[in-house]
Amino acid sequence: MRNEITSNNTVDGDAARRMDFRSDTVTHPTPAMRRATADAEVGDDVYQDDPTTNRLEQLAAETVGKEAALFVASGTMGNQLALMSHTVKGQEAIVGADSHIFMHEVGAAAVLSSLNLRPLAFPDGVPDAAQIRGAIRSSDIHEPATGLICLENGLANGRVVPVSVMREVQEVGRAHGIPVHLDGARLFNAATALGVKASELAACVDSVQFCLSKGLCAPVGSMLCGDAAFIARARKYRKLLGGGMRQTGVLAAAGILAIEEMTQRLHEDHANARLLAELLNELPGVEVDLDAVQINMVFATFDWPDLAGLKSWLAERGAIIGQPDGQVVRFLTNNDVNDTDCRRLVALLEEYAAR
Ligand code: TLP
Repeated sequence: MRNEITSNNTVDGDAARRMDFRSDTVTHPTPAMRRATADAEVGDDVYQDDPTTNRLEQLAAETVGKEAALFVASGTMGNQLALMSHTVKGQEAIVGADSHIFMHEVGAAAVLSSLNLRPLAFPDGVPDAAQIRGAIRSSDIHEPATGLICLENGLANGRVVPVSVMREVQEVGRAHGIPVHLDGARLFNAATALGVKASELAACVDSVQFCLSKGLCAPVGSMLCGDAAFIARARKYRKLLGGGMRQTGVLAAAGILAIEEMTQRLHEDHANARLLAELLNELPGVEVDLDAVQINMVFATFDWPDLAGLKSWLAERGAIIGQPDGQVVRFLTNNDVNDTDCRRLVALLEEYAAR
């Protein structure tokens, strides 16, 4: 039976219903979130007077085992505030070559922090501590100083980084006095897949950003967590960016439920992603690397001649997918799609191929 508190799904097999596999950012707030938002006690958060936001920040900090936390508008804002707060102008930050910070944050590190990014290509995107150690700059007068190491977990390629690897990177950072920041947009997906608490992953880094508005269904927001001095700097930079918001309790109320309740059901999304991956793999001309399906993401390579028309053909039938990247399509499962939807999507793909 579906849980009325967390589920947005209507009746299984409702053929008219729209199903959106583009991302886990497309989820709608749950009925419980809408109620909590309506009832939220609010104040002015720039004065740190909003009781619900204060409660969310405390909950976030406790959940990941850090001293303090800051509610920010988005994952990108959380990551960029971390870069601004950890580094000084002209330093270099080590990042994964496929990481969100390097690939998808509009070059913000250069604009906001005057940072040089040093992208490292890791096998399967999983960081390699020796490679990171080798990329740390020397004190040579010609070189920028390495000011930060950035990790990501879960990875944007759908894999997770083992705790042991994160610890090795932490050791490298410590040995060189360089802080480590974690882009944990999908921190709880990673923790679920690894069978550890989010705090165990966060213990490997100095700061972590996690998103409330991806698989956790909150309408807005991310949490940046770290020690109190770091969060105080980030709070000031958030104001500088125009991110000091007022009655944020209406959003924070949903964020509290995101952490308390929605983190508990991510295994369902992971099981649906695996189901979808296995079904896709059975389609002629479609290939999914099942080993790479570790959270709620599936990357399928379509050796189909007319992939260009697929997206609009599916949309007309209520299935929304992202723009294919060459021959590769990314599918994400989330609280608003269920196992029946995964089967329906694959049936539609079969129909498209057979036209
Ligand atoms: N990812 C989005 C898009 O921006 C690509 C998605 O649909 O996956 N880190 C990681 C690993 C992310 O995947 C994302 C968002 C972010 C940071 C940024 O979060 P937002 O969109 O809240 O700024």
